[in-house]
Amino acid sequence: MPNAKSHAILLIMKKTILSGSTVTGDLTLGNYIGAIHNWKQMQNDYDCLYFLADLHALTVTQDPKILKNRIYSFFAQYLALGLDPQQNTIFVQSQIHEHAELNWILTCLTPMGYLNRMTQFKEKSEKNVKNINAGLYTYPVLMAADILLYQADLVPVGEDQRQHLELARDIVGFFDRAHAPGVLKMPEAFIPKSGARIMSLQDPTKKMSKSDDNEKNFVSIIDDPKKIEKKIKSAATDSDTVIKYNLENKPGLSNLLTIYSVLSGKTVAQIEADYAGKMYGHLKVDLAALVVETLAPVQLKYHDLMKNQDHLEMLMKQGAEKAKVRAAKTLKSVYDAVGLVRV
Ligand code: ATP
Ligand code: LTN
Repeated sequence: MPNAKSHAILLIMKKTILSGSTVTGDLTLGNYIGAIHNWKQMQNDYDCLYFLADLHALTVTQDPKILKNRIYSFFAQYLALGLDPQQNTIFVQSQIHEHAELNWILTCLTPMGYLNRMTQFKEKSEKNVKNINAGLYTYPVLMAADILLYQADLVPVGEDQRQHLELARDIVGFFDRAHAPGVLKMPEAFIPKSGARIMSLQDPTKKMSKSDDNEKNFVSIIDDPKKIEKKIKSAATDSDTVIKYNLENKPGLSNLLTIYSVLSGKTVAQIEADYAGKMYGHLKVDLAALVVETLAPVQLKYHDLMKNQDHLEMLMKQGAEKAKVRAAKTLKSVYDAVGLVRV
């Protein structure tokens, strides 16, 4: 067992990882495969901070009661998926006010031209024509603040977040030139080779998204087995019969093969060989069983955690205390570099 001192030294030597997910809907297979599966694998080797991006969720209209329940539910989903609150710092973004404060400083350094290029803003504002608010537009700056506040070395995300990560890196450059170099660490994106973009089940040209209005498009990690089977069996595939990965001509089937590969640990080539001469239906039945089997222990743990809100709150508080120490330290250096007076 390491003592407190050796534990602190180990932490200093380990690289810092930070990532988060927006508190909308329930986590999906896309979030699990593209992000949380990797977060879990990094817990032993890195100093990891994982947070619930609840402030980011406010870029779309939220019902206060639903949002509140969802924050508990998301926290439980993180833990149920295997993130360890003792080993990592797991916290809720809005409980650390430094995020909003650093966000403002960085917003004042970010040219609008850079935000105009963000494809996620374009996609989300097309989907959300009735509520194109300024938060949706400046969202990537808040994301940069999340990362830079903790001096993260690596940020494990899915492919859709690559552009936001690039912006966070640009913002470090803006800060260095405007104020002082070395105050904010330059982060790197860490994007998995396989599964970085899991596609929607009904429209495999779009990414699977937990806030999709059509729930047939995603499998949520807390969907019951019947729902999971139904959604996977009705996933859109082409009319061919050969089980062969081909992103261009068979995007739906290729998506199912990617999910199968990540969850089973088999290569796509192995799966293709196993299903030579079989029909798409066989693959779908087996994939549904694999997803149900993978998620069964997660769901058991999730429902158990949700029975005890006090326990969840206690863990949130512990996470916030750990995160706060680090966030306050960076914000102080930033305020000093900017020339703000602290009394
Ligand atoms: P929303 O629908 O609210 O935009 P989302 O499902 O896109 O949500 P986020 O909270 O934006 O999920 O993302 C959490 C993490 O999951 C990020 O690292 C993101 O890159 C990853 N991720 C999201 N969707 C997918 C996907 N379809 N495939 C792989 N990774 C994904
Ligand atoms: N924008 C991210 C969620 C997010 C995030 C972050 C991820 C908010 N802040 C900081 C990594 C690091 C998304 O996946 N939509």
